[in-house]
Amino acid sequence: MSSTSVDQGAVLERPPRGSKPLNYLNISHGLRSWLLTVDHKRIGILYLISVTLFFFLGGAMAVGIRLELASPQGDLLAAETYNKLFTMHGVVMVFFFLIPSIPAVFGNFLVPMMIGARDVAFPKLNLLSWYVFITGGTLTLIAMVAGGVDTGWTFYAPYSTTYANGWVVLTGVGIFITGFSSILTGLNFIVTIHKMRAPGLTWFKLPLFIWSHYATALIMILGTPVIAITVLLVAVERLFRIGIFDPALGGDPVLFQHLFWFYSHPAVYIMILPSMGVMSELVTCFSRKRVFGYKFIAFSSLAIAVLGFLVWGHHMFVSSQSIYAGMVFSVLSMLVAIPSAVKAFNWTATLYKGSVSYQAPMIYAFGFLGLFLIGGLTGLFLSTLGTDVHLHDTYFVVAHFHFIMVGGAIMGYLGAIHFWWPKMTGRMYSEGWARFAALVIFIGFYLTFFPQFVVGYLGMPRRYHVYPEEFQILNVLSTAGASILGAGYLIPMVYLMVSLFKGKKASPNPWDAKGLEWQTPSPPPTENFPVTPVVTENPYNYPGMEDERDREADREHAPASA
Ligand code: HEM
Ligand SMILES: [Cu+2]
Repeated sequence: MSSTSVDQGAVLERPPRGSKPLNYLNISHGLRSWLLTVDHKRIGILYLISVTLFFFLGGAMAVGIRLELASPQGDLLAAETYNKLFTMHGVVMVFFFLIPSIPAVFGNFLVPMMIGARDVAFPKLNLLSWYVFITGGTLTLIAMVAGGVDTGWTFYAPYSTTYANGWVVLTGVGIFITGFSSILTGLNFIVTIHKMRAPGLTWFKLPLFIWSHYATALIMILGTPVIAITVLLVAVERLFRIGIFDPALGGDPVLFQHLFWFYSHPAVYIMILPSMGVMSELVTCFSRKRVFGYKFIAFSSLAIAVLGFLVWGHHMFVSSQSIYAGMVFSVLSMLVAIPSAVKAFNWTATLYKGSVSYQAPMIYAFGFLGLFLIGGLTGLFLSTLGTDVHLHDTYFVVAHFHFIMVGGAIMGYLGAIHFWWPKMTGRMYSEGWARFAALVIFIGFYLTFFPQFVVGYLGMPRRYHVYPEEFQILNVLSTAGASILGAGYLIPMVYLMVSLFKGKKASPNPWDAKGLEWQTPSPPPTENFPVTPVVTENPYNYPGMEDERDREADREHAPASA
């Protein structure tokens, strides 16, 4: 592994200046060396830049939505513009930010490093995935600039296939293409995790981040083709008037919902599982204690991946699907809460008697715990068949999924940025500002989304820009919160950028963490490890804090599994 030739992009390679050691950032310079790189770490950075742009684009649209909803009359934007805004907000955030975010940025950067490999299994395919992503993203952006779409990110037929004006097909083509980037990345992770682990790194010595990415990759490979087929069918019906979904043409609109949610429910786990992997790393590192229930957390990721494919019908309780199907989907949906709760309990148990420190990444981790809990529990309200009849298509649903996707997934993403930033850039950021930002984001988040549970419960439907006056106060609270949240997201942009130029140099292991990625310089050399590491220890072997159970666990899977 270590004898592989250097980064192909190293066209403008420079000799080391003075005693400065070479790393993946300074080994070559110039745009070309980045655009042709096959180094998984540089590809991770390319994704970081791209998804950040999409995040702020989607964020700008959210500002538009919240401004409109500050007053009940619907006076700021035309109805049609409003519809386009929330559609494109959803499309950008789901397909171009949340789905790629942690896997594409941190999965790419960390999966090889955490398993002691030099790169992913197929480095060129990895670079291709980024180009595929950018191509799909660009097409969707063109669709937006050209006039946008107003179908909602769910593209329900027959509205999307027959009645909607706007760029449905082009947006769909963008999503279709981007899907391949997901599939290829998932494939790369699975092969890498199977084939490229360092000597001694058995499955149960893998960091939990790897388990969560393995589970995510399974969903990416098995689920994404279904959404690809779905958008293709929408395009076929829209362009050629072949009846697939539109009853007027002999199609079945409920079929669309089945296909869409068969992917899109598992896709919500593509968004949250990687964040859960980050959580496991953060909680154990900042408690200085072995993670509680390692195997439970590992297998709960797989359980979520499998169960996630069996619950799509909970989005269709009121779609005319049979009542018996509804009952089965209701029960199955509640089952998904079990592996999620297993994780939440195990993280909490890890804190117990730990030597907990409140550094910035850990504050984000606490944020995740608090918000994910509420998001997950309100999922149970919604999966209760009878309750959902009332709550479906109200702001309660909007609040539910934002608690998980923004409160959970984005908190985890920010936790990851703060934890691995020193490794990626070789610089430390301002700890004080980072803690402050975490607090602002948490408060802003709560104020934005908690009132939405209330207003939804009171009956305010989603996707309307005019609403009865009695809902205004809750909407104003939400808009005020969104301003705080927006400001909160901008703060890290500033101090992280500043850290690149002014930040203290990071040591190889600033958090005293245990993973292999911390045993190589920050930033790492192109080949990651000068010598392929040999793994002998269990993961998260923090000294001094073991209790009796930990020692038992040591005895249990130390020599036998090696
Ligand atoms: C504890 C597990 C969960 C359960 C039981 C659950 C249940 C539900 C149910 C029943 C709905 C449909 C509500 C309706 O439309 O009437 C729903 C909507 C939704 N959930 Fe969850 N959920 C869970 C976790 C998650 C996670 C982890 C995510 C994302 C990372 C998520 C994202 C969403 C989204 C995006 C929607 C709405 C989609 C739309 O209509 O636009 N949920 N959830
Ligand atoms: Cu779902």
